[in-house]
Amino acid sequence: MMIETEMVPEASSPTDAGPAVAHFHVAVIGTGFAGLGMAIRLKQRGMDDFVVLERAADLGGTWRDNTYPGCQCDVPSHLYSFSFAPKPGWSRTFSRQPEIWDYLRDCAHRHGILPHIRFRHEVLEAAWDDAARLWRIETSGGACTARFLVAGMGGLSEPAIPDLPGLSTFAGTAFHSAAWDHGHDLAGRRVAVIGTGASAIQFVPLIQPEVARLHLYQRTPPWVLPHHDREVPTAERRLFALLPLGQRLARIAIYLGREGFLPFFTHRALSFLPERIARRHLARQVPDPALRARLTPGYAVGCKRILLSNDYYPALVQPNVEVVGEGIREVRPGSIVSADGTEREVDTIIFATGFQVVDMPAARRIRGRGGRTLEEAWEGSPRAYLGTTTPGFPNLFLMLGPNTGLGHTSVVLMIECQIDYILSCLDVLARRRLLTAEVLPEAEAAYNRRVQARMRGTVWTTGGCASWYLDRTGRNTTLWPGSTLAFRRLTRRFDPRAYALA
Ligand code: N01
Repeated sequence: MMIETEMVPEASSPTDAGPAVAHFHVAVIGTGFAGLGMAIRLKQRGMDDFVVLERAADLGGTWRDNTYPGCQCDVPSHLYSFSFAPKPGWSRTFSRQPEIWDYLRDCAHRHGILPHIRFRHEVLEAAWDDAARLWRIETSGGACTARFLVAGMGGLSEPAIPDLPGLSTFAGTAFHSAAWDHGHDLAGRRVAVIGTGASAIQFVPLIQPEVARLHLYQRTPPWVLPHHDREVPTAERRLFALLPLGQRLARIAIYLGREGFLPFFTHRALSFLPERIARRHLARQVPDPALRARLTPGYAVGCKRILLSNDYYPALVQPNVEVVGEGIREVRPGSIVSADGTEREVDTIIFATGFQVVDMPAARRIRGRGGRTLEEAWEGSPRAYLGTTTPGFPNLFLMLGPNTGLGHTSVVLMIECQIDYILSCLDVLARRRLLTAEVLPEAEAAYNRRVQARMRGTVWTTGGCASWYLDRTGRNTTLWPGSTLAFRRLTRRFDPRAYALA
């Protein structure tokens, strides 16, 4: 169905408040999977009155920014792609960053999204104007207004760098894995890698053969499972190109297989099974018992993100690698001193320390009714109705908002559910000739009570780890605790009874 562009009443014209600024029906922030997916679906429905605001000079979100060696998706490509834009020719079962980035650029090009994107337009502030009933958006490239705001910045866009004592005195080269310094030749360097999460385990095996020394500062060991990645033969790719139904069936099979992993997360008692596989993997690849003990996690599998790798442990047993289990006391101009007083000379520090997920800076830039920011409304504990709408923030849709992350399958599935929900909301408002939708506080509160009740007994809350899934109050505000099918059922259609419509 085509979305109608509503008429802005004279008295609340977006131009009343000052000099004329461009006005759009929908403004989308970000060009990762979320923002781009939203833009494509708007376009496919015949909607042209939208803008996509992108802070960088190119599109792609996290798949543009993360260019570290070995960057790869840990969800199979046929599922980690849009259902409405399948690609038959994926070269690997688990695609690498350049191919995913190319896919996103190709999608934008093929679906006519490029003319809608304003590059180098970083959103500095988006404020709800209650009188005009629209969003006033300030960007680094100018201002605009929009009736609806779709925030697709994602949780993995702001790198987190720990505030280590003495870091500012470091005289060598330091960078974050999400801003890899490709101009810095690592050959022969003494390198400190801080962090052992999803990013580190992908690049450590690739830089290990090049560097002179690699000190891997591990705060908490991850659980690592074998990786079943393979190159896709040309014949298989041709088959999928000729038989789209074949690719669709492959996607469904992967989908069902992945959903089958969910009980290992939601039922703590079952986590012994993946743990057995992980322990065997570790034992096979790390013969030294002391190193093995250092690499063995002390919490349940799945409590933190499960990592897949066949070459991480083999890299760690090489003679030029040391796994440092002690914390960092201090950084000096040419060294790092660990908690036990050992000083290691390094000339390069690579931070693989993740992202500001629960304290996302974007929450400080979005102001709802009465000028309150999302951060102020959330008070350190993000929450939203269906991970998408928040009381006090009319006509704002959060893509991959609170409790929409997944530990077991592709987040693109969640993104597509949210897109359907948003489109359905716009349809309802257009049909009823209304301008705003604001979720009722009681609907949001009841929904979040149900979500948190479902967290009980899951590996994320009982697994005995500290993870970035948890906010500072200890609630898991990051992950969706059910199947993607359950989320689809909830988001299939906009539910006006949960909203104040005007
Ligand atoms: O970050 P992380 P990442 N001192 O947060 C450690 C996605 N991703 O960039 O466990 C010392 O996982 C921290 O230690 P601890 C995916 O969703 C996906 O690796 O908190 N160490 C941990 O070891 C992933 O989950 C793919 O004790 C410190 C590490 O740094 C997300 O991105 C590939 C520290 C951070 O690990 C983030 O992954 C790559 C400190 N002060 C990434 N602070 C795919 O394949 C943090 N650490 C799809």
